[in-house]
Amino acid sequence: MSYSFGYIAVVGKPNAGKSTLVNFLIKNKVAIVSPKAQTTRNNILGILTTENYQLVFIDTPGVHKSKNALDKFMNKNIRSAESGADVILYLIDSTKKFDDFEADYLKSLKENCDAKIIVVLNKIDSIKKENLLPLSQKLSNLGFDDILPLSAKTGENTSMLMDEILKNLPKSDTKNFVYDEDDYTDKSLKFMVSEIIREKALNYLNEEIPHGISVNVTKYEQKPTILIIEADIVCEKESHKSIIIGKKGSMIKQIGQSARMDIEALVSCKVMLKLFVKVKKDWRENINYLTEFGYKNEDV
Ligand SMILES: Nc1nc2c(ncn2[C@@H]2O[C@H](COP(=O)(O)OP(=O)(O)OP(=O)(O)O)[C@@H](O)[C@H]2O)c(=O)[nH]1
Ligand SMILES: [Mg+2]
Repeated sequence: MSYSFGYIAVVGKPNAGKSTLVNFLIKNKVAIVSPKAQTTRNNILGILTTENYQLVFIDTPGVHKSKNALDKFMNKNIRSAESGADVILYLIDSTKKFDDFEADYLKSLKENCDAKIIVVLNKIDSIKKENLLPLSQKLSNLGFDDILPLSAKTGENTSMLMDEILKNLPKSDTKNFVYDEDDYTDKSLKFMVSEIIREKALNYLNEEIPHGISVNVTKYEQKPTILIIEADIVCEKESHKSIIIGKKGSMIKQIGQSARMDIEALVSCKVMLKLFVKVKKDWRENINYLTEFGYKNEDV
């Protein structure tokens, strides 16, 4: 019997479908998903273990230009994932225009990383297949020969991707797995709870506000029959606070109810969830707040 182990960094622009793909491949939801850009902020491991292999996918924040300290933290996470990976999956949203920013990013990735790069053209369920040709041509002109169209949503072609990943990992005669066979992520339940709340906020709130929120769990107390959770939704402005609360508390109630249902499914136990909205002006620029909210550079 031979065994494979490897780190697979999943990189690409915001909204390309990286988290959707990782969740699909490992058959567990480790990363939140939303139609808004810059949903993922931390590197999140999604681990898939079988008899013969252990694949550790590293979901990363979307590649974007840094405008504040939080962006810098996110971009540093991406570089760290790329440098520690055996294989890099670079995801492109094939429904969007392929621009110079992306071409330049790919060129520098090729120059600076030793890992095998597989370019994944995602969301093929939403395009005419013939539109893939010009995109594939551009990528092959840039020197990429491993290009795989797929849909992270429907799963089309994902088994081909798995084969391609495994082909590029070294084989060993001994079981060289690093993580416990039951582990599917490196993140704590508390982290996942805060992310679920943020996912609901991202999905219910309009464009401008989601980028400026952070969710901090302040109480996490397991009683015999119920898990008691309190969390702050931190935003940047008073005007955002009233939108998050909504008319007579309707928005915060909707976020809370929907988050509670997902958290109950995650922890298999009844949950009491209390949410508070707080304003911390320009927290994304403030290193002390970033550290307090868990966006620490030591993690990277
Ligand atoms: N139609 C279609 N939509 C997809 C596919 N994969 C992802 N999406 C959608 O694209 C949006 C973004 O997905 P995410 O998985 O959050 O994207 P991401 O790359 O992790 O985004 P960031 O965390 O912001 O970098 C969501 O609305 C997904 O449902 C796909 O294969 N087909
Ligand atoms: Mg993501």
